Amino acid sequence: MKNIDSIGHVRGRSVFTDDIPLTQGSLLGVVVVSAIAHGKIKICDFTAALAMPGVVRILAYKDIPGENQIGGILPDESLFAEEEVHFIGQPIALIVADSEFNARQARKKIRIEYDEYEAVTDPRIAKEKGLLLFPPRTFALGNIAEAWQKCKFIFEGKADSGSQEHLYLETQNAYAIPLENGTLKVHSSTQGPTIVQKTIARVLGIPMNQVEVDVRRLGGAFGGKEDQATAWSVMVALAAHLLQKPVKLSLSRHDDMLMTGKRHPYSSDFRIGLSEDLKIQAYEATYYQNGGAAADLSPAIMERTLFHATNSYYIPHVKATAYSCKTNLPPFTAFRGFGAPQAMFVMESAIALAAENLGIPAWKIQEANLLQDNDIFPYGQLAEQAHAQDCWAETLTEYNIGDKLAEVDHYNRTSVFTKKGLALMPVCFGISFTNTSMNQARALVHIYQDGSIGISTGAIEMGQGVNTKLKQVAANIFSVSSTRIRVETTNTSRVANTSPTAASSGADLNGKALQIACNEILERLRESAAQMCNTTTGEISIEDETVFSGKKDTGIRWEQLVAATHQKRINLSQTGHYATPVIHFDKTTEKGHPFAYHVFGTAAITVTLDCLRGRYWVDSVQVVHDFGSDMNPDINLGQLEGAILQGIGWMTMEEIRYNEKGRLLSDSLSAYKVPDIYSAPKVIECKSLKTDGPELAIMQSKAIGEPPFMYGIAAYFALQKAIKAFNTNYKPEFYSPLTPEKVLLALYSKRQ
Ligand code: LUZ
Ligand code: MOS
Repeated sequence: MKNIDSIGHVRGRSVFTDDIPLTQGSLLGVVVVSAIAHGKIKICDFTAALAMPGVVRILAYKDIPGENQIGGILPDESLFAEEEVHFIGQPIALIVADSEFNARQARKKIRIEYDEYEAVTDPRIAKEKGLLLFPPRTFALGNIAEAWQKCKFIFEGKADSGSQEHLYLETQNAYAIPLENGTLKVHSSTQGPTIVQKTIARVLGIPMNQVEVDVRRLGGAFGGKEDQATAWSVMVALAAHLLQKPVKLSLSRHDDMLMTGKRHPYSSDFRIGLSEDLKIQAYEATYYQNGGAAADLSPAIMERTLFHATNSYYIPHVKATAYSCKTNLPPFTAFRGFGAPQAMFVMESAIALAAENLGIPAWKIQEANLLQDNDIFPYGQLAEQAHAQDCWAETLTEYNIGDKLAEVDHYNRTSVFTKKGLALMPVCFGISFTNTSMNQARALVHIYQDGSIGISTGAIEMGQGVNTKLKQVAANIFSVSSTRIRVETTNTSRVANTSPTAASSGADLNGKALQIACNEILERLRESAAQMCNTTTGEISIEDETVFSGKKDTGIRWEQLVAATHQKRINLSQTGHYATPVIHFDKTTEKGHPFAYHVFGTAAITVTLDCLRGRYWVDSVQVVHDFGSDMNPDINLGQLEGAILQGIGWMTMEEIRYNEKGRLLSDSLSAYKVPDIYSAPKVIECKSLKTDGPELAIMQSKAIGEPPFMYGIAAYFALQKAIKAFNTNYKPEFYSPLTPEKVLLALYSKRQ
């Protein structure tokens, strides 16, 4: 099935939160933020701003009727700063005016004076100063201390990976409308409507049932709206509640880039030990996660880093420790991959360093250590249906990687000023929220008396195609045309207590809940049809909108069956509840079975480097990916390609820079470069590994959102190889993104 939004998107008819027509008398908000990274507010004077045309009110922490607290996991983040400020871009107040223009003009008249304190931006310095957001954690397997004794080769190094701006096309925005009796309806561009609802209730001091959050779709999110859509929604809800007027807030691109958190930068130390036959015997990693000024989702992200420390490899002796370091930067947050890409970059860096020192290609080490069935992960789960080796082997044969490597060598021997590099990247990504209790979802299905169907779930459509997949699920169970089905908005009054649409599991969790609801109604329809045909329910099936008894067409059509069932006063509505079975995790031992299943794959990336200018091109990305039984090849391929591009961007060109005073330097699209069509790989080829797919995946079609992101890591190591081909003195260093500037420096380092 085609993505049901494709035509609406292309024609500009799809409705986003910002497109909702404003009710008469609606007010607009603009956020006032801290101009310094750390300090105390001495003077906060709104007088001049309040006198500006159109200004209705300026709200600050003193106006909050409930708690000034929006922390999702830990209660350490205020909606509006009180005495102290902890990062540039931290909200202090909301100006509410009759137009956004007037609110912006008033913002220029706000006078705030600070006592400035020292700002910390480096996670290692924060760690030395004892500035941690929460206690560190360690995952361990085997006996690492003894294992080093048995290693023939031991190498150690440091690997840093940079931040990344989500750059969703639709910036953060929300619109709150006061209804009767103190209740509110909030339209929010959020991945987590329940988080928004709950936080509004907390800040306003009202029960959750007074707040209805409604979401049609998002113009992208990538994790940036899992927790960080909340503040803006709470601000408009607060203003609407206090003023009893609808209030809207839509961040400009510049405000959005400045105020919101991004992917966590990590600085890490690693040590890797190998035996003679290239088996990795021991691996130790220490991650310094730059958490920013508040915890946000960092505890969960740090946890996913630990879960993915060894990527797609079996290593018998492992010790991985992570620190979440408190710095004076906007709280870093969820971003596609959620800490796993950072861990995998360290693992691949360790392999690359070992390969460099042993004078062998890295792929030999990668290949020698791929996971097999029943290998144990450091967190205690056993690998099942581990297709790491299958994907690897198929990549080599399908794309003739042996020949390609020889071609690259030949090219590098004959070409003087351009060089090529090829790197392989196996990926193993665990599917499920690492927090077990979040792995639940609900659905609500109505069949209307004319045979049309409305479905609601907790899933948020953010461009990833989850609504299309939900439609497929329902159409499949009822065996009706998908044109009969409408996917409703995601609404907290219709489907409550939703988990955010995240962790690549939106389609799995909500699709399974939907299946349960649909199957219950189907059962009633079959019973009803059995009565109509004087037979037993077991004989009845519905195929292509027609009732069959045994193999015989009864002539009863879907609409007739639905109408007749309604006449008999049988319920045609149903909720469904799904909670992933099997999974569990014990944080005291750091062992368990946290993931429903794993997604596997291998990518080969080939690059060409212009050694005079430091510019480069990605010639090809060739992937063998384990989709399970792919329920929607178009959508899944789109997710795979988009994720790879985003991963390559993170590794090579997207550079977030803060100065030592915590000011974002890359604060606009002229200073921050994401891959566009010109820098996209010339070729992306993807072959699907032929497997059945696990029962815990929706229609046995594996989760697709995040896993392919990490294929992009190969671009970094392919570039390193091309650099090395030009500058034989180059000693590989691991500090992504490998921008053209850094490439140029590396090409000529130690050459003079
Ligand atoms: N969000 C979350 C996620 O809350 N928990 C997770 O485990 C997760 N994993 C990936 C992306 N978002
Ligand atoms: Mo996410 S990184 O919100 O799945």
